[in-house]
Amino acid sequence: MPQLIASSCQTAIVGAGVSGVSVARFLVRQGKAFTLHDTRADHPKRADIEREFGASRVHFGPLDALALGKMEEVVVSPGLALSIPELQQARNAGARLVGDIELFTRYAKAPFVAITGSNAKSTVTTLVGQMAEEAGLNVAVGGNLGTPALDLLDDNVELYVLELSSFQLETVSKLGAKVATVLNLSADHMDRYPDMPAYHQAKLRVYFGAEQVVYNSQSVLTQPPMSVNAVPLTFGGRPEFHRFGVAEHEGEDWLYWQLQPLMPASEMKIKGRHNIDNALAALALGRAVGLSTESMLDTLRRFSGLPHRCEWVAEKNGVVFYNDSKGTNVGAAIAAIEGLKPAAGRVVLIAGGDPKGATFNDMRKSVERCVRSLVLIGTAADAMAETLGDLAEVKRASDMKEAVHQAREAAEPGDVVLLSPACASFDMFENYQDRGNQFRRAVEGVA
Ligand code: UMA
Ligand code: ADP
Repeated sequence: MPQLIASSCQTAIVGAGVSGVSVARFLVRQGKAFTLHDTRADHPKRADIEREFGASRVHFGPLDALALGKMEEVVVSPGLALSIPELQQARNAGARLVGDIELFTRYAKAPFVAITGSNAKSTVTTLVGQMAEEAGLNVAVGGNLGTPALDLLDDNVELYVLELSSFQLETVSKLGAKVATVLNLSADHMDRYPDMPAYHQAKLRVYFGAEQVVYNSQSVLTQPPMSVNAVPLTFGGRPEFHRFGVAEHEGEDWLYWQLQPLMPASEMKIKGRHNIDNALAALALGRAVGLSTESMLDTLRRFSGLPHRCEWVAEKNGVVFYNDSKGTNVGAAIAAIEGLKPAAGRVVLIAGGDPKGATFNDMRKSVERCVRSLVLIGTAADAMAETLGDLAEVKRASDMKEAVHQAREAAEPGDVVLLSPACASFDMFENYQDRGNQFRRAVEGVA
């Protein structure tokens, strides 16, 4: 049965997950009336949610489009596509569809940095947050990264740093960041978007209303639309005017600001070419909010990266094992393979899982150049074997322990064993952390 909604109420929240609950708590603090809806009748936290917000304003089960249409505003959780019929009907009836980020922008008093991209969002968001904190600012970091944006609101905060997904950006109108960036763009979430242009358009919304923009000089798709009139800085590629770049200096790669060498990339703890780009992006964002270069470089030297992102796990018999379980799409796996390829040996790649509508053709060049063997797991194993099987030896495994065993058998001294699945984890694991932890345990068990 569709739910009935009290007519006095003007706001409905749809989705009672992490962000929906944060919106409900925010509206409670504001003293505003709302109803909270979730399509899952068997929501695992149903009893807790009913207790916290009162059973009469919480509704589990099919959505009532007619009643949602009578609302002034419907706050939609990022996991729900705006194209679902109930939300479309509500919009057609006059309800404004927004998300938690739109509410955040209305109430945040301090400036905020807005970071999106297909990959590297969490790494760059965390790094910029650490740079700001170590420069002495009272900074709050969150968004898609974990802590929902509304939970960060605090009048004492001097700078917010937000990781934003394409899902979150779909519901913002004029974001208005102090500085905004699209770090990179490659296919992801193709089970949600009809095509790449639709995904690309969602990402570009990060630039709406921005005072300054930072984009990737090596990717035209990261450039802001012509309608955005903001001061640009770029990162990546050869040193240039208004760019944080990279070039050889004194026999090795150095990070540059314009034509000025700043420090050797080898002084950073995070490794791989893709992490040089991530460092350059963070420097550009930090510069845009007024952080000193010296202080940012100090942070860069200390920053050891996040778990499950090209994380060094162990070296056994001359083979180095890396956990890149957060490599959940093709672009991420390519960056990890190319970034960690050893100078002498080759890569043994553990990949596969829930493909999220992806195809694997784009991996062909990197597999051919760098990979000795593919150890395939999960739903995508057949498709990967079909697309990549002529380029490297293919092995199959039914769980992570077997995958690590197979990888170890295939690897030769000097090789790298890399878990970078190019897929989501949910077909075999609880989440990417569980997948990475199982990999780590299996590697630790290797004699
Ligand atoms: N729900 C419905 N109907 C549906 C789908 C979902 O009612 O058709 C309900 C579910 O029953 C559940 C709730 O909605 O109760 C889940 O909401 P959600 O999927 O929007 O997720 P949240 O728990 O609110 O978490 C979201 C982000 N999740 C997604 O975008 C899918 C979290 O990002 C984010 O950390 C959190 O807000 C705080 O901002 C996670 C993520 O996987 C990490 N993001 C994707 C990614 O990084 O690739 C985009
Ligand atoms: P996100 O939050 O966008 O998923 P993360 O910082 O968690 O980004 O990194 C996820 C994965 O993206 C990493 O494990 C790595 O495989 C890949 N990656 C990291 N940096 C880059 C980059 N600059 N370009 C492409 N892929 C990258």
